[in-house]
Amino acid sequence: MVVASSMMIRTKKTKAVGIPTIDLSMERAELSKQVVKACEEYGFFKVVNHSVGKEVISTLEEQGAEFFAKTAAEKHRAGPATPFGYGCRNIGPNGDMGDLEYLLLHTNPLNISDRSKTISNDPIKFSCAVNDYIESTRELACEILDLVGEGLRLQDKYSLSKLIRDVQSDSLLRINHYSQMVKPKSWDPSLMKGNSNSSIGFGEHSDPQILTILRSNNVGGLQISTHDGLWIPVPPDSNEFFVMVGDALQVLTNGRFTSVRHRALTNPLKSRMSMMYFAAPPLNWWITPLPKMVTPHNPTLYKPFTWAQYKQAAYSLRLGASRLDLFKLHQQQDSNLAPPSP
Ligand code: GA4
Repeated sequence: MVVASSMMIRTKKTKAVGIPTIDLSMERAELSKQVVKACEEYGFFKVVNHSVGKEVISTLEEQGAEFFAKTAAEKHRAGPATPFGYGCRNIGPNGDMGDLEYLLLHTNPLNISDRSKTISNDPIKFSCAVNDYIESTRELACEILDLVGEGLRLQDKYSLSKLIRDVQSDSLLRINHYSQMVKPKSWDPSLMKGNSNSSIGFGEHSDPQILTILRSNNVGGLQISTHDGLWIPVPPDSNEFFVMVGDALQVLTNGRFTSVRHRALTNPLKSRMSMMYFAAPPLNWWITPLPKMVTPHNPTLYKPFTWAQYKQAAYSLRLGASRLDLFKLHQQQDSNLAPPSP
C-alpha cells in the first residue's frame, strides 16, 4: 500500500496563527518559562538569537545544494537509504512515499566520513561541513533541553541534555530537498490558488526522537498540527531554527509535552531545502518518565522501553502511525497501528 505522493492537496482546515518565537538572549528564568509553555502548547517554536554561526549553516547548505544538483545516477551512488544514505521518494521501509529526495546520516563522525566518499567529490570538505553543523545544532539542542530542565524544576537540570551528549548517541542528520514541480506547457501561474498546486513532500508524522532542530531555506512548505488538529503553515526563516518536541520527550515528561505532528508540502515555484538534527539517546538507554513528572495525581502513562525498542517499533509501522500508543499503559485500540499490509 502506498501513501499519496503527487496527490494534490485539498487541505483540511488550516489556521493563520502566530508560531511562538523565543529570544534566547532574554533573562534566564523568563526564558525557561517560555520554552516550557511553547513545548506544552504547540510542541513547536522558533528560536532567535541562537549561537549557531552563519557560516556553519551556509557551508552545509552549499554542500547540500551541490549534491542535489548532481545527475540522478551520481546521486544514486550514495543510496539506497536503508535507512542511511541517499533516498528519492521512498520514506522508510513500509511503502511511504513523498515528493522529495534526501540524505539521511547517522551523526557518528566515522559513519559520516565513510558516507561522504559516495556523496561528494571532496569528502573531507563535505564531512567537515556536516560535523560542524552537527556540533552546533547539538549544542543548541542541549541548551534548549537545559532550559526545559530549569523550567520543569528538575532536580538535575542537565538530565535531558545528558541523554544526547553521550558519544554513543543515536542522533541523526537529514537534508531534504523538495524540487519545484515540473509544470505542463500550458501551466498558467494566475490559475494557482492557495496550495492547490502543491503536493505532499513529506507526509504527516511526529519525530520519534527527543528533540528536532530544523532549519530551511526561505521557501515555505512546513506545516504543524495544533492539539485540536488544525494545520498551521510555518513562515520560513532561513536565519533561525525551529524546535520540535519528539515522541521520546513526550514520554520523558509523562505526557506534559506532546510531540508535534507535522508535514511538508512542495512549492510549485521554488525548491525547498531543509536540514534536521534529530537528537536521540544511545540505543540501549531506557526511555521512561522523569521521576519529577510522576506523582499520585499523574501516574506514569507509559511502559518503560529502550530507545532501540522504540526505533524498532517505529520502523515496523507506517510514517503517520501514532506509535507511542503501543507503549501506553492503558492502550486504546487504534486501526492506525495495524502492521503494514504486504
Ligand atoms: C521520521 C523522522 C526522521 O526523519 C526519521 C524518519 C525515518 C526514516 O525516514 O527512515 C522513519 C520516520 C522518521 C518515522 C517512522 C519510520 C522511520 C520512516 C518510517 C516510516 C529519520 C526517523 O527517525 O523517523
